[in-house]
Amino acid sequence: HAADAHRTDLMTMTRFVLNEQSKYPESRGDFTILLSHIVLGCKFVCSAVNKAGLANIIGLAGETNGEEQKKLDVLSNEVFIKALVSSGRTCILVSEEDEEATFVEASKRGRYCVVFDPLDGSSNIDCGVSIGTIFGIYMVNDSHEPTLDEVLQPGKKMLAAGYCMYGSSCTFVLSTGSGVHGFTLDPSLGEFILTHPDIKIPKKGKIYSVNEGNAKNWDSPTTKYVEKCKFPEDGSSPKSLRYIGSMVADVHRTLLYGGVFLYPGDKKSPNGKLRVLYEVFPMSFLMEQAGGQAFTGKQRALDLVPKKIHERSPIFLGSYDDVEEIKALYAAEE
Ligand code: AHM
Ligand code: MG
Repeated sequence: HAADAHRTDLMTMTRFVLNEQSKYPESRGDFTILLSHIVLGCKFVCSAVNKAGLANIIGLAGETNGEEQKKLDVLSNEVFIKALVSSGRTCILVSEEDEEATFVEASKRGRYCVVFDPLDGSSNIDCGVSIGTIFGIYMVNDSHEPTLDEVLQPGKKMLAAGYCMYGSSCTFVLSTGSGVHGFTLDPSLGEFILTHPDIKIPKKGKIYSVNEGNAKNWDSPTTKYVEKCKFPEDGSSPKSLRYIGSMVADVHRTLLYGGVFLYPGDKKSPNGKLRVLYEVFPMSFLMEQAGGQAFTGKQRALDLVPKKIHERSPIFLGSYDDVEEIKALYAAEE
């Protein structure tokens, strides 16, 4: 019976990625091993986030009584760094929590570079609103000593990108360059199960997502676009505004329901707020893989070449047609 098959033939993330990788005869399973270490980090963070409200009473994992509680973002970073180094598959790690990149010692070195924000949306931790982990993966040319240039690469060079959202359920969204696939953690199994195969973003959406408190300092294309969302001149209905202030949650909703997420540059912060390597690139990669677009106000986001690991960029991403409208407004300014 089909219904039985549904319940007994579980497509776990490991199984899914092994299937995908088997298309490449040269694949040695390294990517699957790397991913399983990222997943371990996410499961740890998920469990810690679920206990966050109780942290002062029961303590978080890894803490002994009496020791001062580590902040959840610091703790998450340590878990990811240790898991990634011990995977034996990484060589350079860039985390939003660390000023400097981590170069993995030669004996544990592998061919992947991982750029990540271990716990994004930190202003939402203490009130129990969804937060997430974002990551992107590059591969180095293993013929020489690794340098920072290996990660100062345009986003289109990423091999894979994804995020894990710690929300009403724990959701892992991944692309290895052939579509976008969503997995949900089954807490009773401790496994991520494929629940959202081949996610495609609606071609046009009814939602815009932006911190409108910055409107005073916006540039004119951003101002014009948001005005059009509220007072459309073509007879269509106004768009709805949704803004959580957690990039993972705002982008996840955008991916599933359509619309746009924007964090523009403004007079005070010409490059906006979001970081190129581990926020803008992974989300732009996923958007394009899902049929949407990602634009910086000047160019396709994935074409940007970062000069510094913590560089920021304005970003407009989401449904194809909606981003097209924003691009037209920028083009009209020139
Ligand atoms: P963080 O790294 O300090 O958590 O900041 C990143 C977050 C994103 O998740 C979110 O999209 C953005 O900051 C919201 O910023 P703002 O509060 O300025 O609207
Ligand atoms: Mg962040």
